[in-house]
Amino acid sequence: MKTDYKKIIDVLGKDKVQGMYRRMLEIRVFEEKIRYLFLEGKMPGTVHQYIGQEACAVGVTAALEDDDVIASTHRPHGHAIARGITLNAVAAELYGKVTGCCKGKGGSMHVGDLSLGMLPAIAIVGGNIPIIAGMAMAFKIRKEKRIAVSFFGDGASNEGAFHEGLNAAAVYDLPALFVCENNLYGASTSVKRVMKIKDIADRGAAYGMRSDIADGMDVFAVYQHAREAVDLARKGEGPTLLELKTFRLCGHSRRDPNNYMTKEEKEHWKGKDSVPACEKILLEYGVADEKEIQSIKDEVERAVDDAILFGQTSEEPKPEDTYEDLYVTCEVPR
Ligand SMILES: Cc1ncc(C[n+]2csc(CCOP(=O)(O)OP(=O)(O)O)c2C)c(N)n1
Ligand SMILES: [Mg+2]
Repeated sequence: MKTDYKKIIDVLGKDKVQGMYRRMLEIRVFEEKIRYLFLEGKMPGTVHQYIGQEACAVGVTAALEDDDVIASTHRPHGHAIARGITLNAVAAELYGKVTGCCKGKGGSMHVGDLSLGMLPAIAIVGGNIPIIAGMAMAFKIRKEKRIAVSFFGDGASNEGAFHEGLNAAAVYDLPALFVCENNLYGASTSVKRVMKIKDIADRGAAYGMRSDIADGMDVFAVYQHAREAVDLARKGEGPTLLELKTFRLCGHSRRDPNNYMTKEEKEHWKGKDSVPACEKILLEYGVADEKEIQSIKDEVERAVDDAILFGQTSEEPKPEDTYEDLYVTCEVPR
């Protein structure tokens, strides 16, 4: 499928397209600033960053409705920001503060807010895949027109949970979307060392599931392919495995200097960087002019600084609240 930029921009309208660019920039600037705070020892815990993969989260979530649900991984900051969790709530969660999206009890690897359509992220590789199949099954049983979306990596597609989740979703024609962000590495391990196939999308055939591939460095391509899969799922035509070809333009976690990637490889993917690529399309198709782009950049810079300050200066959770929020009280439908 060729990416029809003009058509996508016409259908979505200038405001939404500018909003997609803003979200990508928010993720990029947020992650860059967090990276330095972490390296300076000013950020607690660990972080797995999303730099380079912004188009994946933003392109897919732009195709969703408010009551759809997404689930993420150990690398969830980008998905949370793309889904509309505020920068303040994400930053405060990373600092373990009560104002965080999980009241500071989740930290970096568990950001999420179900009221905004994102399960707190699950850091067990592949862990969210069967859960998303289960949520999609609930939507189907209740005859709700909602979609459940699982984001996961290439590494996760080698886990048993991937097989269980995709098979169940295919067998029951569930309204789910399985988004594999193939960034070519599982931690420091190249996909070439752990799989014989070139395209992870090929694995969909084993489950009788429709599968598709999109350029994960182009937010418009991601949107176009995700939109198609989401529309089919909402019409009752079952799930899709969507493989996004992407790259992590940063280390895996902590202080990883990603020396296992060659200089040429890093430069090749830097040349495809989704954020400047999106900016170019905005200018080319008259979605924004240089002045508007600059003011979006300035606003994002300020919003991220404010969010970090909010996270740093918010209150710590109280020890006496430790055992709250462990279980959800809800009625189990019979
Ligand atoms: C079941 C399980 N095994 C191992 C780990 C340790 N681990 C954390 S991230 C990661 C690599 C995952 O690679 P991939 O699925 O490609 O995601 P990416 O990090 O590239 O986003 C591993 C092995 C884990 N969290 N869970
Ligand atoms: Mg990977």
